[in-house]
Amino acid sequence: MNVSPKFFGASAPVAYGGKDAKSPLAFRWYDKDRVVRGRRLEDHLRFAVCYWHSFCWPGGDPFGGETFLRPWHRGTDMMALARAKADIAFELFRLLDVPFFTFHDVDVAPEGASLAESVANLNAIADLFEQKMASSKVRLLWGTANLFTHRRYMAGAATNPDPDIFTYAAGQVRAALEVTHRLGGQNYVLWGGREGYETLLNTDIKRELDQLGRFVSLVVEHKHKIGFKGPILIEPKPKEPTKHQYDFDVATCYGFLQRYDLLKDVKLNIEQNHAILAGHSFQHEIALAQALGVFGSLDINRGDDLLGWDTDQFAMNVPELALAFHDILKAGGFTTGGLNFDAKIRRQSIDPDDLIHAHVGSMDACARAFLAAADMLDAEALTMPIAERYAGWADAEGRAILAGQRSLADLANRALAPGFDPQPRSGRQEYLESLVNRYV
Ligand code: XLS
Ligand code: NI
Ligand code: NI
Repeated sequence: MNVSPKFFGASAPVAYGGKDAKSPLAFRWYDKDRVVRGRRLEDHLRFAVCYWHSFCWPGGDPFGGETFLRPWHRGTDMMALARAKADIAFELFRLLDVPFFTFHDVDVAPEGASLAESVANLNAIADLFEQKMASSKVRLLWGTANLFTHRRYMAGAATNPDPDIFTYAAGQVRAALEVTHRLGGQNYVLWGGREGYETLLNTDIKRELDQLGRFVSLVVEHKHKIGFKGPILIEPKPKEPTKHQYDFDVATCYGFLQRYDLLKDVKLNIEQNHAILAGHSFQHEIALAQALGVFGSLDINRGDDLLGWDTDQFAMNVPELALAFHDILKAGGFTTGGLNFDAKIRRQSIDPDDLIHAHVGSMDACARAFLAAADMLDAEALTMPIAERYAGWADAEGRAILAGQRSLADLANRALAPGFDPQPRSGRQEYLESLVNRYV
């Protein structure tokens, strides 16, 4: 199986050309070496191309099949196809000049007739990745195991009523975690694809949550055993594929991690589309994760406000991204996390170079938003008004209340004193919204 390296029309890596670049394929905002607040843009944004949407998805939808007709999807020698797919993947990484990629076990290597065979396939492709990574600059942001596509997982993996399925999933995760470790992965992700339920008529929620807690604890134990330093990341999503997913949103995941004593080792991978499916904004989920100390990484994409499913479109909305990045930058930026393009081109985007345009366009949207966020932060445009709004809590009385030095009676007595008449102040929302618009 030979896929021509000339699959893409472009052959030179996309370069930064400035805002007025003439070429349709140029970065207009993403100048990777530009230093912002002490770090290069490339090191701030930490872009990753994901394997599954870009190289595995054939363009189908519930009403029709494949539209992309990728050459590496045609043939019977599955390992040869996997190698051809890897060639194309690394060619795209080179053309985009991205620092990271991400994958599920089954994205990169075919499932065998047994778990042993699947693990051997995965390790053979990991050997190939090791070679390819040695001669390119791309690194692994995270790896994960697909515990949701195969029919064995139709009733869940960790939350399956059958402990043998739990065991099979454990086997898959051990292999994926070890391969992630071997390839220098910076995080390991667990997205609970089918960890949820369709009907309570056949579901014992308490038992399933205990199973999930046990499973994640096993992964954490193994991570320590093999010396994997990165965090385990759980990815919240409220629904799809199951009607109700246990990792509903950031708040729910936090409660889960606290209950099963996992807060020390597990952080969250937050996705825009999942946030809006949960009825939240992207910024809300990020801000809450930061407030709770569980922020890890981002799956960068965008959902459609009019559709109730995970459309996984490429993120292009600069104002929305700017507010998200503002909060990330305010807290010091990414550590092991980054921006993973969990995004797929539309079904009609059948030209090979559509893959390049999608990533370049979204990288530019992110860079433009990031620069706006840095400017807002430098000018304290949003941080100052917030600090002023809560200034009372920095005063002696405010601090004493929070430090537990005032009883309810103390406060009541103070409130009853003659002349005590606090006045409300404006929340200034429209002023602040207009302020943001000056930057984006
Ligand atoms: C699906 C999830 C998935 C995870 C990785 O909705 O976003 O793509 O990111 O399993
Ligand atoms: Ni995702
Ligand atoms: Ni998703």
